[in-house]
Amino acid sequence: MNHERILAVHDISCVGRCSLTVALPIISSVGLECSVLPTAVLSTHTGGFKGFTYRDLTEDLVPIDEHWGTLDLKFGAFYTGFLGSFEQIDIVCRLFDDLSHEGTRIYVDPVMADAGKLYTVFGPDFPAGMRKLCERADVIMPNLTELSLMLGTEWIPGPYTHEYVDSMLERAREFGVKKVVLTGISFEQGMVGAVYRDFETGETGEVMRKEIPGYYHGTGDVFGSALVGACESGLTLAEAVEAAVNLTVSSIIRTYDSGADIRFGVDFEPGLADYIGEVSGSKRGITVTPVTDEDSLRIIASLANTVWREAYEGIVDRAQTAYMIERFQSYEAIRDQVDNRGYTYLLVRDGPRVAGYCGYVPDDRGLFLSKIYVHRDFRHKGVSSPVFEHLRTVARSLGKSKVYLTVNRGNEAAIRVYEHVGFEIVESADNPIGDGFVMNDYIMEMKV
Ligand code: PXL
Repeated sequence: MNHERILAVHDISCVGRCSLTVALPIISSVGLECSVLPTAVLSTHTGGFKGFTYRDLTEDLVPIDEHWGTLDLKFGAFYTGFLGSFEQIDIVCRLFDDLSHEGTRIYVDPVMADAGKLYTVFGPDFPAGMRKLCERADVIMPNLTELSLMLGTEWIPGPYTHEYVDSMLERAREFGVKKVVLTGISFEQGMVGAVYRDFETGETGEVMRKEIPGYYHGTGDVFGSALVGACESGLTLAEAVEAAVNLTVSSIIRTYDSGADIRFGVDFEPGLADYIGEVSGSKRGITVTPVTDEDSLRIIASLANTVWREAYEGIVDRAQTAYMIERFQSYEAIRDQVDNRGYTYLLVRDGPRVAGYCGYVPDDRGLFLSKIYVHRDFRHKGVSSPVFEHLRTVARSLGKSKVYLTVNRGNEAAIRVYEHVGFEIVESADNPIGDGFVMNDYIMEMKV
Protein backbone atom coordinates (compact mmCIF):
# COMPACT_ATOMS: atom_id res chain seq x y z
CA MET A 1 0.00 0.00 0.00
CA ASN A 2 1.12 3.51 -0.75
CA HIS A 3 0.91 4.86 2.76
CA GLU A 4 1.32 8.57 3.17
CA ARG A 5 0.03 10.57 6.11
CA ILE A 6 -1.84 13.83 5.67
CA LEU A 7 -1.39 16.41 8.42
CA ALA A 8 -4.45 18.56 9.07
CA VAL A 9 -3.52 21.80 10.87
CA HIS A 10 -6.69 23.47 12.18
CA ASP A 11 -8.38 24.31 15.47
CA ILE A 12 -10.62 21.92 17.36
CA SER A 13 -13.98 23.53 17.91
CA CYS A 14 -15.40 20.87 20.19
CA VAL A 15 -18.99 21.47 19.13
CA GLY A 16 -20.24 22.97 15.87
CA ARG A 17 -18.82 20.78 13.07
CA CYS A 18 -15.96 22.71 11.53
CA SER A 19 -12.17 22.50 11.19
CA LEU A 20 -10.69 19.26 12.65
CA THR A 21 -14.01 17.64 13.57
CA VAL A 22 -14.82 17.84 9.85
CA ALA A 23 -11.38 17.26 8.29
CA LEU A 24 -10.67 14.07 10.18
CA PRO A 25 -13.81 12.10 9.27
CA ILE A 26 -13.97 13.31 5.67
CA ILE A 27 -10.33 12.60 4.83
CA SER A 28 -10.38 9.25 6.63
CA SER A 29 -13.56 8.25 4.82
CA VAL A 30 -11.67 7.81 1.54
CA GLY A 31 -9.09 5.57 3.14
CA LEU A 32 -6.40 8.16 3.85
CA GLU A 33 -4.60 8.50 7.16
CA CYS A 34 -5.19 11.92 8.67
CA SER A 35 -2.93 13.09 11.50
CA VAL A 36 -3.84 16.29 13.32
CA LEU A 37 -2.13 19.34 14.72
CA PRO A 38 -4.66 21.37 16.73
CA THR A 39 -3.93 25.09 16.63
CA ALA A 40 -6.45 26.05 19.34
CA VAL A 41 -9.18 24.42 21.38
CA LEU A 42 -12.56 26.15 21.53
CA SER A 43 -15.74 25.03 23.22
CA THR A 44 -17.55 25.96 20.00
CA HIS A 45 -16.54 27.80 16.83
CA THR A 46 -16.72 31.57 16.88
CA GLY A 47 -19.62 32.02 14.51
CA GLY A 48 -22.91 32.43 16.30
CA PHE A 49 -22.25 31.09 19.81
CA LYS A 50 -21.70 33.49 22.70
CA GLY A 51 -19.16 32.95 25.49
CA PHE A 52 -17.03 30.28 23.80
CA THR A 53 -13.74 29.31 25.43
CA TYR A 54 -10.52 29.75 23.45
CA ARG A 55 -7.22 28.10 24.30
CA ASP A 56 -4.44 29.13 21.96
CA LEU A 57 -2.02 26.21 21.43
CA THR A 58 0.80 28.25 19.86
CA GLU A 59 3.20 27.23 22.64
CA ASP A 60 2.67 23.54 21.90
CA LEU A 61 3.36 23.62 18.19
CA VAL A 62 7.15 23.90 18.26
CA PRO A 63 7.65 21.10 20.84
CA ILE A 64 5.31 18.89 18.79
CA ASP A 65 7.31 19.66 15.64
CA GLU A 66 10.54 18.88 17.49
CA HIS A 67 9.21 15.59 18.79
CA TRP A 68 8.11 14.56 15.31
CA GLY A 69 11.60 15.51 14.11
CA THR A 70 13.07 12.90 16.46
CA LEU A 71 10.75 10.31 14.85
CA ASP A 72 11.91 11.39 11.39
CA LEU A 73 8.25 11.88 10.43
CA LYS A 74 7.49 13.23 6.97
CA PHE A 75 3.98 13.93 5.72
CA GLY A 76 2.72 13.26 2.22
CA ALA A 77 0.46 16.32 2.41
CA PHE A 78 -0.43 19.24 4.66
CA TYR A 79 -3.88 20.75 4.88
CA THR A 80 -3.94 23.95 6.91
CA GLY A 81 -6.98 25.98 7.92
CA PHE A 82 -7.89 28.10 10.94
CA LEU A 83 -4.77 29.15 12.86
CA GLY A 84 -4.85 30.08 16.53
CA SER A 85 -2.60 33.15 16.40
CA PHE A 86 -0.53 35.33 14.09
CA GLU A 87 2.70 33.71 15.36
CA GLN A 88 1.47 30.34 14.16
CA ILE A 89 1.94 31.40 10.54
CA ASP A 90 5.73 31.30 10.84
CA ILE A 91 5.57 28.12 12.89
CA VAL A 92 3.49 26.40 10.22
CA CYS A 93 6.04 27.49 7.58
CA ARG A 94 8.68 25.85 9.75
CA LEU A 95 6.57 22.67 9.92
CA PHE A 96 6.50 22.62 6.12
CA ASP A 97 10.31 22.79 6.13
CA ASP A 98 10.82 20.19 8.84
CA LEU A 99 8.17 17.63 8.00
CA SER A 100 8.04 17.50 4.18
CA HIS A 101 9.72 15.29 1.67
CA GLU A 102 10.38 16.31 -1.91
CA GLY A 103 6.94 15.32 -3.15
CA THR A 104 4.85 16.67 -0.26
CA ARG A 105 1.75 18.56 -1.37
CA ILE A 106 0.65 21.64 0.58
CA TYR A 107 -3.02 22.68 0.65
CA VAL A 108 -3.77 25.99 2.34
CA ASP A 109 -7.23 27.26 3.15
CA PRO A 110 -6.50 30.80 4.38
CA VAL A 111 -9.41 30.75 6.83
CA MET A 112 -9.79 34.28 8.20
CA ALA A 113 -12.72 36.10 6.64
CA ASP A 114 -16.03 35.87 4.83
CA ALA A 115 -18.65 38.17 3.29
CA GLY A 116 -16.20 41.06 3.16
CA LYS A 117 -15.17 40.86 6.83
CA LEU A 118 -12.12 39.61 8.69
CA TYR A 119 -13.13 37.29 11.57
CA THR A 120 -13.10 39.30 14.79
CA VAL A 121 -10.43 37.09 16.41
CA PHE A 122 -7.82 38.21 13.83
CA GLY A 123 -5.93 41.52 13.67
CA PRO A 124 -5.44 43.62 10.52
CA ASP A 125 -1.95 42.16 9.85
CA PHE A 126 -3.35 38.64 9.50
CA PRO A 127 -4.05 38.72 5.72
CA ALA A 128 -0.40 39.59 4.93
CA GLY A 129 0.70 36.66 7.10
CA MET A 130 -1.76 34.30 5.42
CA ARG A 131 -0.45 35.43 2.07
CA LYS A 132 2.99 34.24 3.14
CA LEU A 133 1.54 30.84 3.98
CA CYS A 134 -0.28 30.69 0.64
CA GLU A 135 3.01 31.41 -1.12
CA ARG A 136 4.30 28.10 0.26
CA ALA A 137 1.27 26.16 -1.00
CA ASP A 138 0.65 23.97 -4.04
CA VAL A 139 -3.11 24.44 -3.79
CA ILE A 140 -5.00 27.32 -2.17
CA MET A 141 -8.74 27.52 -1.62
CA PRO A 142 -9.68 31.01 -0.44
CA ASN A 143 -13.09 32.60 -0.69
CA LEU A 144 -13.19 35.92 -2.53
CA THR A 145 -13.01 37.95 0.69
CA GLU A 146 -9.82 36.15 1.71
CA LEU A 147 -8.27 36.47 -1.73
CA SER A 148 -9.14 40.19 -1.88
CA LEU A 149 -7.65 40.78 1.57
CA MET A 150 -4.42 38.99 0.64
CA LEU A 151 -4.15 40.95 -2.60
CA GLY A 152 -4.98 44.23 -0.88
CA THR A 153 -7.92 44.82 -3.24
CA GLU A 154 -11.40 45.86 -2.27
CA TRP A 155 -13.98 43.09 -1.79
CA ILE A 156 -17.19 43.55 -3.72
CA PRO A 157 -20.38 41.53 -3.21
CA GLY A 158 -21.58 39.20 -5.97
CA PRO A 159 -22.96 38.24 -8.40
CA TYR A 160 -19.73 38.70 -10.38
CA THR A 161 -18.91 38.84 -14.05
CA HIS A 162 -16.82 36.03 -15.53
CA GLU A 163 -14.16 38.61 -16.45
CA TYR A 164 -13.84 39.74 -12.84
CA VAL A 165 -13.57 36.20 -11.42
CA ASP A 166 -11.14 35.27 -14.17
CA SER A 167 -8.94 38.25 -13.27
CA MET A 168 -9.00 37.23 -9.60
CA LEU A 169 -8.04 33.63 -10.46
CA GLU A 170 -5.17 34.97 -12.54
CA ARG A 171 -3.98 37.21 -9.74
CA ALA A 172 -3.61 34.14 -7.54
CA ARG A 173 -0.76 33.18 -9.88
CA GLU A 174 1.29 35.85 -8.04
CA PHE A 175 1.41 33.51 -5.06
CA GLY A 176 3.38 30.93 -7.04
CA VAL A 177 0.80 28.20 -6.39
CA LYS A 178 0.03 25.37 -8.81
CA LYS A 179 -3.72 25.40 -8.35
CA VAL A 180 -6.33 27.76 -7.00
CA VAL A 181 -9.93 27.02 -6.08
CA LEU A 182 -12.14 30.02 -5.29
CA THR A 183 -15.18 29.24 -3.17
CA GLY A 184 -18.49 31.02 -2.67
CA ILE A 185 -18.60 32.42 -6.22
CA SER A 186 -21.84 33.55 -7.78
CA PHE A 187 -22.30 34.59 -11.43
CA GLU A 188 -26.06 34.96 -11.18
CA GLN A 189 -28.58 35.49 -8.42
CA GLY A 190 -29.60 32.21 -6.80
CA MET A 191 -26.59 30.19 -7.98
CA VAL A 192 -23.32 29.69 -6.12
CA GLY A 193 -20.30 27.40 -6.37
CA ALA A 194 -16.56 27.14 -6.89
CA VAL A 195 -14.22 28.06 -9.74
CA TYR A 196 -10.79 26.57 -10.23
CA ARG A 197 -7.64 26.89 -12.29
CA ASP A 198 -4.62 24.64 -12.58
CA PHE A 199 -1.75 26.94 -13.60
CA GLU A 200 0.39 24.00 -14.72
CA THR A 201 -2.07 22.27 -17.02
CA GLY A 202 -4.32 25.21 -17.86
CA GLU A 203 -7.35 23.19 -16.66
CA THR A 204 -10.00 25.65 -15.54
CA GLY A 205 -13.71 25.51 -14.81
CA GLU A 206 -16.60 26.09 -12.48
CA VAL A 207 -19.10 23.97 -10.57
CA MET A 208 -22.31 25.86 -9.80
CA ARG A 209 -25.40 24.80 -7.83
CA LYS A 210 -28.65 26.40 -6.68
CA GLU A 211 -28.06 28.59 -3.64
CA ILE A 212 -29.79 27.52 -0.41
CA PRO A 213 -30.92 30.44 1.77
CA GLY A 214 -29.00 31.02 5.01
CA TYR A 215 -25.42 31.14 6.25
CA TYR A 216 -23.97 27.73 7.10
CA HIS A 217 -20.95 27.44 9.37
CA GLY A 218 -18.13 25.07 8.57
CA THR A 219 -19.05 24.63 4.91
CA GLY A 220 -15.62 25.94 3.87
CA ASP A 221 -14.08 23.16 5.94
CA VAL A 222 -16.38 20.49 4.52
CA PHE A 223 -15.46 21.70 1.06
CA GLY A 224 -11.72 21.94 1.78
CA SER A 225 -11.53 18.54 3.45
CA ALA A 226 -13.45 16.89 0.63
CA LEU A 227 -11.19 18.59 -1.91
CA VAL A 228 -8.04 17.39 -0.14
CA GLY A 229 -9.42 13.85 0.22
CA ALA A 230 -10.29 13.73 -3.47
CA CYS A 231 -7.04 15.28 -4.75
CA GLU A 232 -4.98 13.00 -2.53
CA SER A 233 -6.94 10.03 -3.91
CA GLY A 234 -5.60 10.88 -7.36
CA LEU A 235 -8.63 12.69 -8.82
CA THR A 236 -8.09 15.54 -11.26
CA LEU A 237 -8.77 19.04 -9.99
CA ALA A 238 -12.06 19.15 -11.94
CA GLU A 239 -13.22 15.84 -10.44
CA ALA A 240 -12.10 16.86 -6.95
CA VAL A 241 -13.94 20.21 -7.06
CA GLU A 242 -17.08 18.44 -8.32
CA ALA A 243 -16.92 15.87 -5.48
CA ALA A 244 -16.27 18.61 -2.89
CA VAL A 245 -19.16 20.77 -4.13
CA ASN A 246 -21.47 17.75 -4.13
CA LEU A 247 -20.70 16.85 -0.52
CA THR A 248 -20.98 20.47 0.63
CA VAL A 249 -24.24 21.19 -1.17
CA SER A 250 -25.93 17.93 -0.18
CA SER A 251 -24.97 18.63 3.44
CA ILE A 252 -26.45 22.13 3.28
CA ILE A 253 -29.68 20.86 1.69
CA ARG A 254 -30.05 18.18 4.38
CA THR A 255 -29.50 20.75 7.12
CA TYR A 256 -31.92 23.22 5.56
CA ASP A 257 -34.61 20.55 5.09
CA SER A 258 -34.30 19.34 8.67
CA GLY A 259 -34.69 22.85 10.10
CA ALA A 260 -31.74 22.16 12.44
CA ASP A 261 -29.99 24.94 14.37
CA ILE A 262 -27.45 26.01 11.77
CA ARG A 263 -24.89 27.07 14.37
CA PHE A 264 -24.09 23.36 14.82
CA GLY A 265 -22.74 23.09 11.31
CA VAL A 266 -23.96 21.12 8.34
CA ASP A 267 -25.21 17.57 8.35
CA PHE A 268 -22.38 16.12 6.26
CA GLU A 269 -22.16 12.63 7.78
CA PRO A 270 -25.03 11.03 5.81
CA GLY A 271 -23.37 12.36 2.62
CA LEU A 272 -20.12 10.51 3.21
CA ALA A 273 -21.27 7.31 1.49
CA ASP A 274 -21.94 9.19 -1.75
CA TYR A 275 -18.68 11.11 -1.43
CA ILE A 276 -16.73 7.87 -0.97
CA GLY A 277 -18.54 6.40 -3.98
CA GLU A 278 -17.73 9.42 -6.11
CA VAL A 279 -14.07 9.44 -5.14
CA SER A 280 -13.57 5.70 -5.59
CA GLY A 281 -15.62 5.77 -8.80
CA SER A 282 -13.40 8.46 -10.28
CA LYS A 283 -10.35 6.63 -9.02
CA ARG A 284 -11.17 3.84 -11.39
CA GLY A 285 -9.09 4.45 -14.44
CA ILE A 286 -5.39 4.96 -14.77
CA THR A 287 -3.57 7.36 -12.47
CA VAL A 288 0.06 8.35 -12.92
CA THR A 289 1.63 9.77 -9.77
CA PRO A 290 5.20 10.99 -9.12
CA VAL A 291 6.41 9.33 -5.91
CA THR A 292 9.39 9.82 -3.60
CA ASP A 293 8.18 8.30 -0.33
CA GLU A 294 9.77 5.14 0.96
CA ASP A 295 6.66 2.99 0.76
CA SER A 296 6.04 3.80 -2.90
CA LEU A 297 9.67 3.27 -3.86
CA ARG A 298 9.61 -0.09 -2.09
CA ILE A 299 6.48 -1.01 -4.04
CA ILE A 300 8.38 -0.17 -7.23
CA ALA A 301 11.41 -2.24 -6.18
CA SER A 302 9.20 -5.21 -5.39
CA LEU A 303 7.28 -4.86 -8.66
CA ALA A 304 10.58 -4.61 -10.59
CA ASN A 305 11.72 -7.86 -9.06
CA THR A 306 8.72 -9.64 -10.58
CA VAL A 307 8.37 -7.77 -13.83
CA TRP A 308 12.05 -7.71 -14.83
CA ARG A 309 12.43 -11.47 -14.44
CA GLU A 310 9.43 -11.93 -16.66
CA ALA A 311 10.41 -9.25 -19.20
CA TYR A 312 13.96 -10.52 -19.70
CA GLU A 313 13.16 -14.26 -19.64
CA GLY A 314 14.60 -15.74 -22.83
CA ILE A 315 16.26 -12.45 -23.79
CA VAL A 316 18.93 -11.94 -21.14
CA ASP A 317 20.36 -14.80 -19.06
CA ARG A 318 19.11 -15.15 -15.48
CA ALA A 319 22.36 -14.20 -13.78
CA GLN A 320 22.48 -10.96 -15.74
CA THR A 321 18.83 -10.19 -14.93
CA ALA A 322 19.47 -10.76 -11.20
CA TYR A 323 22.53 -8.50 -11.44
CA MET A 324 20.52 -5.79 -13.24
CA ILE A 325 17.71 -5.88 -10.67
CA GLU A 326 20.13 -5.59 -7.76
CA ARG A 327 22.18 -2.87 -9.42
CA PHE A 328 19.36 -0.72 -10.87
CA GLN A 329 16.06 -1.59 -9.18
CA SER A 330 16.70 -2.47 -5.56
CA TYR A 331 15.09 -0.03 -3.13
CA GLU A 332 18.54 1.41 -2.34
CA ALA A 333 19.38 1.89 -6.04
CA ILE A 334 16.05 3.61 -6.73
CA ARG A 335 16.41 5.80 -3.63
CA ASP A 336 19.87 6.87 -4.82
CA GLN A 337 18.59 7.63 -8.34
CA VAL A 338 15.78 9.79 -6.89
CA ASP A 339 17.85 11.54 -4.21
CA ASN A 340 21.13 12.04 -6.08
CA ARG A 341 20.77 11.45 -9.80
CA GLY A 342 17.81 13.55 -10.91
CA TYR A 343 15.41 10.63 -11.52
CA THR A 344 11.68 10.83 -11.11
CA TYR A 345 9.63 7.68 -10.61
CA LEU A 346 5.96 7.46 -11.49
CA LEU A 347 3.68 4.89 -9.96
CA VAL A 348 0.90 3.81 -12.31
CA ARG A 349 -2.36 2.55 -10.86
CA ASP A 350 -5.50 1.11 -12.34
CA GLY A 351 -8.05 2.24 -9.75
CA PRO A 352 -6.47 1.38 -6.42
CA ARG A 353 -4.23 -1.39 -7.87
CA VAL A 354 -0.60 -0.85 -8.77
CA ALA A 355 -0.26 -1.63 -12.49
CA GLY A 356 3.28 -0.52 -13.30
CA TYR A 357 5.86 2.18 -12.96
CA CYS A 358 8.27 4.29 -14.89
CA GLY A 359 11.44 6.25 -14.19
CA TYR A 360 12.86 9.13 -16.20
CA VAL A 361 15.70 11.62 -16.04
CA PRO A 362 16.30 14.70 -18.20
CA ASP A 363 19.68 15.00 -19.93
CA ASP A 364 21.25 16.86 -22.88
CA ARG A 365 19.65 14.60 -25.46
CA GLY A 366 16.07 14.92 -24.16
CA LEU A 367 13.96 13.21 -21.55
CA PHE A 368 15.49 9.78 -20.98
CA LEU A 369 12.82 7.21 -20.21
CA SER A 370 15.01 4.93 -18.19
CA LYS A 371 12.39 2.38 -17.13
CA ILE A 372 8.80 1.61 -17.97
CA TYR A 373 7.20 -1.63 -16.90
CA VAL A 374 3.60 -2.76 -16.74
CA HIS A 375 2.59 -5.81 -14.75
CA ARG A 376 1.38 -8.75 -16.85
CA ASP A 377 -2.18 -8.50 -15.42
CA PHE A 378 -2.54 -4.97 -16.78
CA ARG A 379 -1.19 -5.40 -20.32
CA HIS A 380 -3.42 -4.43 -23.27
CA LYS A 381 -5.64 -2.31 -21.01
CA GLY A 382 -4.46 1.09 -22.19
CA VAL A 383 -2.23 1.58 -19.15
CA SER A 384 0.75 2.92 -21.06
CA SER A 385 -1.05 5.66 -23.06
CA PRO A 386 -1.58 8.00 -20.06
CA VAL A 387 2.01 7.37 -19.02
CA PHE A 388 3.38 8.44 -22.41
CA GLU A 389 1.02 11.41 -22.38
CA HIS A 390 2.38 12.36 -18.96
CA LEU A 391 5.96 12.01 -20.26
CA ARG A 392 5.22 14.24 -23.25
CA THR A 393 3.89 16.91 -20.89
CA VAL A 394 6.94 16.62 -18.63
CA ALA A 395 9.34 16.80 -21.61
CA ARG A 396 7.60 19.88 -23.00
CA SER A 397 7.57 21.60 -19.63
CA LEU A 398 11.33 20.97 -19.34
CA GLY A 399 11.90 22.39 -22.84
CA LYS A 400 12.94 18.98 -24.28
CA SER A 401 12.03 18.12 -27.86
CA LYS A 402 12.04 14.34 -27.45
CA VAL A 403 11.66 11.41 -25.10
CA TYR A 404 14.15 8.61 -25.74
CA LEU A 405 14.77 5.15 -24.37
CA THR A 406 16.90 2.07 -24.81
CA VAL A 407 15.33 -1.31 -25.41
CA ASN A 408 16.89 -4.74 -25.78
CA ARG A 409 17.10 -5.65 -29.48
CA GLY A 410 15.49 -9.01 -28.68
CA ASN A 411 12.49 -7.50 -26.88
CA GLU A 412 10.19 -7.44 -29.89
CA ALA A 413 6.96 -7.03 -27.91
CA ALA A 414 8.26 -3.88 -26.21
CA ILE A 415 9.61 -2.46 -29.48
CA ARG A 416 6.16 -2.88 -31.05
CA VAL A 417 4.52 -1.03 -28.13
CA TYR A 418 7.03 1.82 -28.38
CA GLU A 419 6.53 2.10 -32.14
CA HIS A 420 2.79 2.10 -31.62
CA VAL A 421 2.96 5.19 -29.35
CA GLY A 422 5.29 7.07 -31.71
CA PHE A 423 8.88 6.01 -30.99
CA GLU A 424 11.34 5.26 -33.82
CA ILE A 425 14.55 3.27 -33.72
CA VAL A 426 17.40 5.72 -34.31
CA GLU A 427 20.51 3.66 -33.52
CA SER A 428 21.95 0.47 -32.03
CA ALA A 429 24.04 0.60 -28.88
CA ASP A 430 25.96 -2.06 -26.95
CA ASN A 431 26.45 -0.87 -23.40
CA PRO A 432 28.62 -2.65 -20.87
CA ILE A 433 26.85 -2.50 -17.48
CA GLY A 434 29.60 -3.98 -15.30
CA ASP A 435 30.60 -7.48 -14.21
CA GLY A 436 31.25 -8.41 -17.86
CA PHE A 437 27.56 -7.99 -18.80
CA VAL A 438 26.54 -6.06 -21.92
CA MET A 439 23.14 -4.69 -22.94
CA ASN A 440 22.47 -5.06 -26.67
CA ASP A 441 20.02 -2.26 -27.21
CA TYR A 442 18.32 -0.02 -29.71
CA ILE A 443 17.90 3.65 -28.92
CA MET A 444 14.39 4.80 -29.76
CA GLU A 445 13.12 8.38 -29.83
CA MET A 446 9.72 10.02 -29.76
CA LYS A 447 9.24 13.68 -30.70
CA VAL A 448 6.99 15.56 -28.25
O1 PXL B 1 -14.88 27.15 9.52
C1 PXL B 1 -13.95 28.11 9.78
C2 PXL B 1 -13.71 28.24 11.25
C3 PXL B 1 -12.82 27.40 11.87
N1 PXL B 1 -12.54 27.47 13.17
C4 PXL B 1 -13.15 28.39 13.95
C5 PXL B 1 -14.08 29.27 13.41
C6 PXL B 1 -14.37 29.21 12.02
C7 PXL B 1 -15.32 30.13 11.42
O2 PXL B 1 -15.98 30.88 12.04
O3 PXL B 1 -14.68 30.14 14.21
C8 PXL B 1 -12.83 28.44 15.40
